Amino acid sequence: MSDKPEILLTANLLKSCQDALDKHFTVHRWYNAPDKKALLAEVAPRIRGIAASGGGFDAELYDALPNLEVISCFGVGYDGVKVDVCKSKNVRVSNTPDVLTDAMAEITLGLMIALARKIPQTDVYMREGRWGKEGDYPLQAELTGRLIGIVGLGRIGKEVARRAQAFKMRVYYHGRRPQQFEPYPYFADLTEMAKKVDWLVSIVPGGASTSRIINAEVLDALGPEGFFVNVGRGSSVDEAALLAALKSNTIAGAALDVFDNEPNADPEFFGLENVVLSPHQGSATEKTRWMMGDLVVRNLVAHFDGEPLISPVA
Ligand code: A2R
Repeated sequence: MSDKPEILLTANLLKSCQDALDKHFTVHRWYNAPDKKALLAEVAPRIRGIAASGGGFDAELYDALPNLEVISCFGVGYDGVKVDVCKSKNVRVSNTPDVLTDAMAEITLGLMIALARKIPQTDVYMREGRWGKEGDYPLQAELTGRLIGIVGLGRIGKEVARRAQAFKMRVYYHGRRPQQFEPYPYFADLTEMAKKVDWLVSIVPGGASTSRIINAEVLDALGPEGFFVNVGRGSSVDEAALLAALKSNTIAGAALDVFDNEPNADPEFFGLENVVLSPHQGSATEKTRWMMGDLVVRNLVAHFDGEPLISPVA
């Protein structure tokens, strides 16, 4: 019998991560177990750790694992895990911050340029042979000299701010409190900031405190020249209000990497010309995903070596 700690793998994490988990632990693959009940009946008392996706977690596991010590989440967002329940059961939780910050900032600026210049739409325009037949594509917006309002000036938000300035944009931000050492003007009121900016970019975590904070009032304040970008969580947006604003051109357009219902995003978005859509690709680069997987493993190894978690959230 191996003396490696036994863990559950509750999501189909990438191969490099699974290989490393196998090296350090006895891994029970819950995510693809043909009979989950039978697996639990066999291994539950021996499970001391979980490697999970931060976005979703099987509720039945909270009470099913009497000797669970730690949940290591893949992703900076961990809104799929009930941290308060974990705390009450003395279960530690970790996530994978920082290692994905650059990739997230890159896709944010990429989506902004794609939306301003309608890059996906112009690509289709060419592929459909319309350039020769119908002439030049209509003129579009640009980022230079425009104002960006960042909702959530955290690790990712700060990197977006730096890159936005490289594009000669001016930065404002909104959060629950001003950050003393950040140079950008702070808005306590999100609607007031939306009124002022040309680009509203949301990079907040999911959860109750950010639920639907981007609502009809905020979108209305952003106005017909304003663009909205969401790379944080779909739950922070009132999608019905966003769809209404896009259809009525109350805002100029939106670039979205996250949705309420993933992976089955509302198909109402698909028919709109003034959107750029991305299937939750924020951190989806080879390098970044490798680093996220590595951090998932290192958090578990640290815990079972009796050391503090590297990136704890609880
Ligand atoms: O509110 P503050 O000052 O704690 O700022 C945080 C902000 N934030 C909020 N802003 C407005 N209303 C809220 N209810 C609210 N709750 C949090 O979001 C902070 O500036 C930012 C989150 O930053 P970090 O914790 O450093 O996270 P990071 O690494 O930037 O990732 C953000 C999110 C992830 O949670 C995933 O959902 C997504 O990006 O990938």
